Amino acid sequence: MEKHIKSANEASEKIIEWGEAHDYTTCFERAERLKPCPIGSSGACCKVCHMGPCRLVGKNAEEEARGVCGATLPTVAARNLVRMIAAGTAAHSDHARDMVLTLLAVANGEAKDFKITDERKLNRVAEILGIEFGNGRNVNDVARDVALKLLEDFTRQKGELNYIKRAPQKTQERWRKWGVAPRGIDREVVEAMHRTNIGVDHDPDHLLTHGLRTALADGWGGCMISTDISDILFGTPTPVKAEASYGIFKEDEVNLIVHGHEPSLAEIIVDVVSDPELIEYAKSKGAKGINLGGMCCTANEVLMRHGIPTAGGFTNQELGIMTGLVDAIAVDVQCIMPAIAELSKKFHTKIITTSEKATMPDAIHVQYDEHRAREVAKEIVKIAIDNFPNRKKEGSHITDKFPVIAGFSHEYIEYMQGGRWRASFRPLNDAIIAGRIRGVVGLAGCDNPRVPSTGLHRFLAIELIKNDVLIVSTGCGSAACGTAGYLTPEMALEHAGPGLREVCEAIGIPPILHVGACVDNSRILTIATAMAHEGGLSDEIAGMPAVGIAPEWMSEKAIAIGCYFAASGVPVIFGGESPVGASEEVTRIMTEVWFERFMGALHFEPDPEKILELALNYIDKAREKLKLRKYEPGRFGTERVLMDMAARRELEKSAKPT
Ligand code: BF8
Repeated sequence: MEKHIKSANEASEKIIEWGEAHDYTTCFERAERLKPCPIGSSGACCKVCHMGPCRLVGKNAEEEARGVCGATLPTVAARNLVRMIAAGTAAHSDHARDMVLTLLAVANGEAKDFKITDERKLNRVAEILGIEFGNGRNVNDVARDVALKLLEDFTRQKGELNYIKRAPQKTQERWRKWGVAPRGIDREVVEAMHRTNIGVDHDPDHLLTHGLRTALADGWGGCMISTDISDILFGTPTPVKAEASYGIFKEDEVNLIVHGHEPSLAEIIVDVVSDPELIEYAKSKGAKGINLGGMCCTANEVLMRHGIPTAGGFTNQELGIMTGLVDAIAVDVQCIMPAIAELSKKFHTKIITTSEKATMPDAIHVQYDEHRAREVAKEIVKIAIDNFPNRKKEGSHITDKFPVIAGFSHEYIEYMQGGRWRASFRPLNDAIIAGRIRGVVGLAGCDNPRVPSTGLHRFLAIELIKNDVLIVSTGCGSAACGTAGYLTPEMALEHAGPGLREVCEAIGIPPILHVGACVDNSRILTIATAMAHEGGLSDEIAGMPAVGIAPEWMSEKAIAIGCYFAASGVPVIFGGESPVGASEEVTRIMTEVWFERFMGALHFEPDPEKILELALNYIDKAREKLKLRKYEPGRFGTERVLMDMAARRELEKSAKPT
């Protein structure tokens, strides 16, 4: 019988096998054992009141099935999707709220361990918000005004979010025309929960329209605010070299992992681990030093800014513990499996929760507070050090690791196309217009144990770049590519189509640009906006030869992201079965109706080959509509010549000066 692959990552697969041989349970085994409920997973289960749960199934369910209250299948499916959007938006935006409050505390001199690191970015944001800056104005005063202005985005009852005006004019007009320009983040989330409550909004299109408004509050609100404030406080990323996979753990050093999403505490931990006193303390416990690594999106945050290595994405968290090498994992919020606390008891790993919003049984809680961040960070590092002597021999010690180049912020991508004085998106637009680059794909979202985890990301990454599609990646999409060794410029030489390769070689970039954590999908929105302003392509986000793909999504946050891209004018394709697949009407609205109104869509397609086909099809159709030159594979560059060692030596000889 053919062996069932659980992860496409060879190192993960080895740890899973080791775990199975030692009777350790992981999400992979649980995913096999717990089949999804076919009714709930397709959006046909309604449990918003206690007359149910009602299952809207059976022949002609779309037309005939009714809940006890009379709700139809399209109503129920639409409500389910809107609730997912609301939850995803709440998560990103609550993260954003904490970032704003930290900025405010810094501006007020109450968070002494943080400072304004990127004044240029602060000024840029101040300019967007219409806040006075420069001319000798105190930086903290500017920061305070920025924080207070952004706080309004959470509580505003009428009007529009501040950042709506950052979008291309035409995009804004579409939003206003269809009534989806968000007012305040909290209002949209609360209203989404209200409308989906028993007996309120029953028209699926009307419900889904509010879903889009909520999602836009996530993209152009929560996510964008998080990205901007993180850049202001901790620095706007520029390319850094790092490493990825389990081989980042060191046998002879204290291994501390930061895991979750919010970067504030992790930033201070990055600083604290090089404190000579703590290094001495680690040595006194028999370790050679302190090794900091990351997981999930907190990893992406500190990788983008400091080159801190990543152990990988969502499905790597239990496997990381099973290496037996992790002395402590400090978690903040989101995507933290409760399973890690129980699993850690079987190893020596300490799980440390740090957010007042997120605790778990069997973990140590060290309350993070931005007013005493360094003190908290030191306490966490000490817990890891104290635990080093408890390390046992047991574990699946894996040494695989891959180099990674990350740090492609909007600002850097602009800079790399012309330097400080001529920074622009012209070269990228020109490369797309000429057909050197066929289009752009945002490859994002989670990795998922229900498929050979990271495998769909890997397949699509290779196939897309082969087809001259430039990839911008975020979140666990980046982790999947990083732990496969795909985030290097060499990838262009080995796998990219000749046109894309030429562009990558000219600029010296990988064909897959790691633009950050999941909240940094907002960078893709601002990049698309800059491309629209640059001219020569579409004059709005809609109509660009660009597609979003989340092939292994699992989180509600991914749904919110997919929907804000769709409403911004980007066709989006998610892998797996549709969470609203039971309703043809809801599926039609998300694809056809949304495309008519916004030129974006949300598809669900489990077959990776079909995802690829659909994405290329959207890109080619957009090119055609923009009257760009038809993409012809191999038109640019020279075909790749694979050289053997002898040929390489010859080339080196001829390149040497005589
Ligand atoms: O926010 S990609 S598994 S870690 S939800 Fe979570 Fe999904 Fe990873 Fe980052 Ni995004």
